[in-house]
Amino acid sequence: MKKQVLVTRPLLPERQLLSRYIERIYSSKWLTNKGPLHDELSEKLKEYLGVKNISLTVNGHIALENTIQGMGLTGEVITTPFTFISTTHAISRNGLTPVFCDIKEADLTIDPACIERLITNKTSAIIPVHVYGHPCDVEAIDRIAQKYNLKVIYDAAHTFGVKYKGHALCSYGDAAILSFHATKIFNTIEGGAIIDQEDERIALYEQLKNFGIHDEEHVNIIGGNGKMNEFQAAMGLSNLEIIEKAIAARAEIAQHYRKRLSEIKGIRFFVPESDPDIVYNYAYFPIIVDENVFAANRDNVYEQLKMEGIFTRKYFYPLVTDTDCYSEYKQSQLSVAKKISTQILCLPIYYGLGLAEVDMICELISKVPERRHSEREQYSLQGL
Ligand code: T4K
Repeated sequence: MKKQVLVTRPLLPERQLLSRYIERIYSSKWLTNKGPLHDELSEKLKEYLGVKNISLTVNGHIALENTIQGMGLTGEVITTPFTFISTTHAISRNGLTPVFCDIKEADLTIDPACIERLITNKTSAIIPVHVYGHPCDVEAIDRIAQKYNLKVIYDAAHTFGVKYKGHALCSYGDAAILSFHATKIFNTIEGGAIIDQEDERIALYEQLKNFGIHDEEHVNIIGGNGKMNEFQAAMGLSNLEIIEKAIAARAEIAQHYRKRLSEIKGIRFFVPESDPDIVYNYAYFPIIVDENVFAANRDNVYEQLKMEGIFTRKYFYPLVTDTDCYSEYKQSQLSVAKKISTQILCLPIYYGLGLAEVDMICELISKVPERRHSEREQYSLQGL
């Protein structure tokens, strides 16, 4: 059987490294509810990310739901349809109405030029996504938010380790959330965090993740259960020790993709050779397949690679507005997002992927038009 290459593999620490932390769980007999490893991870992440406050959660989705609740948003929220469904669900599950804004061709983040015309007297916030770790136009979004007195919560699920103009990308906006899911660059198996500069709001998120309990005798807000447990924190503490090595390895893989893919006409990728404003984390390697130039479409590339055991992913297709849940928003004016969702493909990238595998993937991609052509010829010879 051919070796399979998946779009991602989780970062796993050496067993001995993880067991050092597991031993501590056995001796403390403290499994969850803000235990010592949870607190240690909070401190170490604040230092690593260079942020003032952090509130750890059981996953990134609950981090976003709780941030929206804690921020007290009302009415309508302007957001992007080019994202994982979690972003929109977090808005809807708070009883708010998502209003979908188109994205920019250049980096696939929300287009500030389209935001203003979507603002109504019901709008309370903008929830953009730093998709694949590409920084949104934070300055333009901030100007709009100031002008109309709106909150900005960034879905920064993909941005662990990304820096923009010298600061962690997740430190921009009124608040931001991170995901530490197994498929993310830094994982705590499942996990997430809220970053917010305001101490009072952080205290509120801490309460919201623990049923709204204030102290042993008082419950004054309606919260849920969003606590990160000690085994998750153990994985996080271990992975934090190797994250720099993992990002460096990803950078090398991304450079190799860049080199090989730049030889193929009709395939566009995003990470530039260098950008003085951005330190990337290489969390994803998305490409755009331009059918008019490449002579094959995204789905052809996806299928041909799959036949060879290479499992790419169409993140983010379908667009949120093309899912059954949000079909009432199908008619939103989203021409760029609609086009991109049919052209996007995320190639495998993870710590441990070999450069020879990258070569093989690029070689297979370059051959897709040729293989499609001969398939077509065969069909026509058979009169099909
Ligand atoms: N906002 C944004 C913008 C997000 O992208 C996400 C999550 C969130 C919010 C919410 O954060 P969390 O609540 O998840 O913390 C995956 C992830 O489940 C999801 O976390 C992620 N975004 C989304 C983009 O991707 P699937 O359904 O594609 O995952 P799955 O199970 O198909 O796995 C993808 C690949 O990874 C497979 O080829 C196999 C491999 N894999 C996966 C797991 C779970 C492994 O090798 N080992 C594993 O343990 O959603």
